[in-house]
Amino acid sequence: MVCHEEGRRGGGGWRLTAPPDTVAAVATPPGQGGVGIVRISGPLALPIGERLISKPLPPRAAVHGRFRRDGAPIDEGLALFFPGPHSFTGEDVVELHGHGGPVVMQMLLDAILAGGARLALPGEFTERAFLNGKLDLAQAEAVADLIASASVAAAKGALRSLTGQFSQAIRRIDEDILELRVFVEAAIDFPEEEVDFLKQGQVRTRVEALVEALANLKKSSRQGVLLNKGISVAIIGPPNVGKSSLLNRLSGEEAAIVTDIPGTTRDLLKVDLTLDGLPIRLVDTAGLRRTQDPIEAEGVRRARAEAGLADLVLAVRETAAANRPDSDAAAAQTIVVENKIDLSGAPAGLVAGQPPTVCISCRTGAGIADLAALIKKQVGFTGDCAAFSARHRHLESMQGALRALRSAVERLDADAPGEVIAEDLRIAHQALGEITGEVTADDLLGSIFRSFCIGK
Ligand SMILES: Nc1nc2c(ncn2[C@@H]2O[C@H](COP(=O)(O)OP(=O)(O)OP(=O)(O)O)[C@@H](O)[C@H]2O)c(=O)[nH]1
Ligand SMILES: [Mg+2]
Repeated sequence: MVCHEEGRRGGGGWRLTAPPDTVAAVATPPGQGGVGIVRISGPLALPIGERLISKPLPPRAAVHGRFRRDGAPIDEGLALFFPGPHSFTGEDVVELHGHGGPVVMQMLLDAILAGGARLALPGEFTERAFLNGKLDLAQAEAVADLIASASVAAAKGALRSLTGQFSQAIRRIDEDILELRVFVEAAIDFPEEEVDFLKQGQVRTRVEALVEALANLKKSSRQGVLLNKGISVAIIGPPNVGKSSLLNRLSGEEAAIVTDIPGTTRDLLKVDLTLDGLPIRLVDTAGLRRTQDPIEAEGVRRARAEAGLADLVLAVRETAAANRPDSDAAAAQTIVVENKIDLSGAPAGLVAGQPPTVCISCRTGAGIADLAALIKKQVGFTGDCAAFSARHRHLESMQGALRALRSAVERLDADAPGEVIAEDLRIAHQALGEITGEVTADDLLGSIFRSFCIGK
């Protein structure tokens, strides 16, 4: 292990890292394609690339040639050399563009590994980019989010985070916190006038402004989390009330079998859909009832388990049913759905009360739009276009910082000593630093980057 200074924003600091070795991986998805790309990063990237194509590789130019291993041709294609530090990883990077077949790609990769590189770990290219100060942690995560985005809104949010807008918003708040910390710590040095000093500096007003800014940022980040991760919605209720019909209605396809025989559905049936950009995993379940049939009983058990795991439960019943909340739906959030209003004649749409209730008809489609709107409202999805791609981790850090800032306000009100206020500000600063990676534990880095695919 050697110790070298990282040229990272936010003050750098010393970080223990292994000397950089050279890593390689296939960067394009597995399977057949017109073009497949193998990426090499590290000090051996250039010599390995030049040996494979038997030509010098000038910086940032596409060189055409034949890739050979020990003289035997493997493929024909392009090689590109991006010298560090102006490359994705910040190291020397060579890309070999060959024909996108799995065997060809593997042969090319084997030749590179034989040349002294090792197979990259999942996310290792992006991790190196982070360690070399090319991206901060939130931006690195946005790379994965952009690749994985399932909707245009999610992709736009990921791009906003990737280009650093989210990190900048965090940093602006963080810089203000630091400034206040310096001020408060200076006040500690004058114990006689400390309280006056803190009052005079309008510390309280400034901390409150930070609380507001951070709370707003957290709100738009929450939209990003919803856009990224989506929600799981379980459809629960007695047999034959129209649960499978509702799944088919909302997904717009005949995914589930619908019959007038109670107990039609037994397995869990999952369908992914998006509701105005909100990704939803909708789960149809077996009708809840006592049964002697062991298969159906297992279906009922799974239905209950699913209700416990879902972010939102749609508790379906027929309008004719007695008006009692469904005791089977024990999840965090429930919407009661009264189906078959074409038979009962009840008006479609929202009914005031708790839990919120919507009257619909899966047969005619009446009330379905109201239900969709209520689902979005219940999970707090606004379709806010200014959202950033964000993760639960970010929300938790923001929450931690908010808690500390609010505590600072309370302590200022109670004329608490400067030391404890400075400590609150320190905690808030630390929490925000975790988002951009200026303060991070190595195991956090590991868990973030290992969740990427190989080649990223
Ligand atoms: N009139 C009317 N019939 C409906 C409506 N929704 C569903 N049905 C009928 O109700 C019956 C049961 O529908 P399903 O969707 O299979 O009900 P389910 O809750 O999934 O039933 P299980 O899987 O057995 O628990 C079928 O005959 C549907 O055509 C509706 O809005 N109006
Ligand atoms: Mg069903």
